[in-house]
Amino acid sequence: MDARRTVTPLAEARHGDYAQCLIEGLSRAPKNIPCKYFYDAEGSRLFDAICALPEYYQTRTEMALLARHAGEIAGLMGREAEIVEFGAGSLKKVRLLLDVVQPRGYTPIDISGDYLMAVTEELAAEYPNLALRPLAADFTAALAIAPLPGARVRAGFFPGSTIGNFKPDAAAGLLRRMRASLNGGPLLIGVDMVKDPARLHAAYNDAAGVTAAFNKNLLARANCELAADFDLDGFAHYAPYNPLAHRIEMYLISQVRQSVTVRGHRFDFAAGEAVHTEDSHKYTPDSFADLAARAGYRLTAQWRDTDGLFMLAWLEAI
Ligand code: AVI
Repeated sequence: MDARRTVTPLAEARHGDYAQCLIEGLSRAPKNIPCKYFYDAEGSRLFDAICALPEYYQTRTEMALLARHAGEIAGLMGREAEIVEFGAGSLKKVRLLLDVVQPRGYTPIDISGDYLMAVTEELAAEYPNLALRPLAADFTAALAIAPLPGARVRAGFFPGSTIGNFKPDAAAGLLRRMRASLNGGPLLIGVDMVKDPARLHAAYNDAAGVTAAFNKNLLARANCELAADFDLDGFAHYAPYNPLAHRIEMYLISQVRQSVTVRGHRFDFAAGEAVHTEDSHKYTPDSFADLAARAGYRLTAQWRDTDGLFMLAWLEAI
């Protein structure tokens, strides 16, 4: 099948408004840069490298869970399902399900239209009988997805523990919108668990410095795209675990007193001043079930590795 015909091209809005968001975020106290801007081409490359790090257990643990429990997941999804993946990226994880679930169709959603089209074409060659409907869109928005003829259920797939990058209220709102896009269908979602803070700290402060480079890429891309003049050595990566809020908090810390210009706007930084760049919330099975309930979902099945690092949760509409 020619995947190209079915891609819905949308403007890459997420990248286009970086200038405005950066200027707004640096004008606030405390300063912040929204984490969605991590993922330009270099940021996506660095994130792939993070996923392969020995300290970053999340990706390999989730993939092992998907491989191990694909049969049970297939049983829950049933026959003639349409899988809708939110933030589909490389389409690596869904491959662990496709052979076993044998869905009627697959709708990967990703903001990066060109990349989505390329990876969907590869998948189409491997699965010639699968109805593929790639959708270039911001998966955090409310999406009206046309019905797939013959599909019995629309099941969502949201791996990667990306839900953790949303504050709880925003996460509940996102799950609610997903539930609506799925017409009340179930959702299979990856969730990173509360665990030993030392383990979490290591995962976001890797020895090779890849996460630090990923964090600083926010400044590097501002220099390239927006003619900003950040001195990358003038900022340091800082990512502590906040055990009361159950989240990693990521910052860039100004090493000296300095001024930076972005599109003619001047920003002053005190020595030691923090720019907040990301939160990554961690859950227990109970706290995640509570979050899901706020979105009208019940956690009806879950699979965890033996060390309890990561959870695949199966949510059904209440
Ligand atoms: C995409 N997201 C789930 C990652 C996380 O673990 O919160 C992003 C990340 N930030 C630093 N390392 C990885």
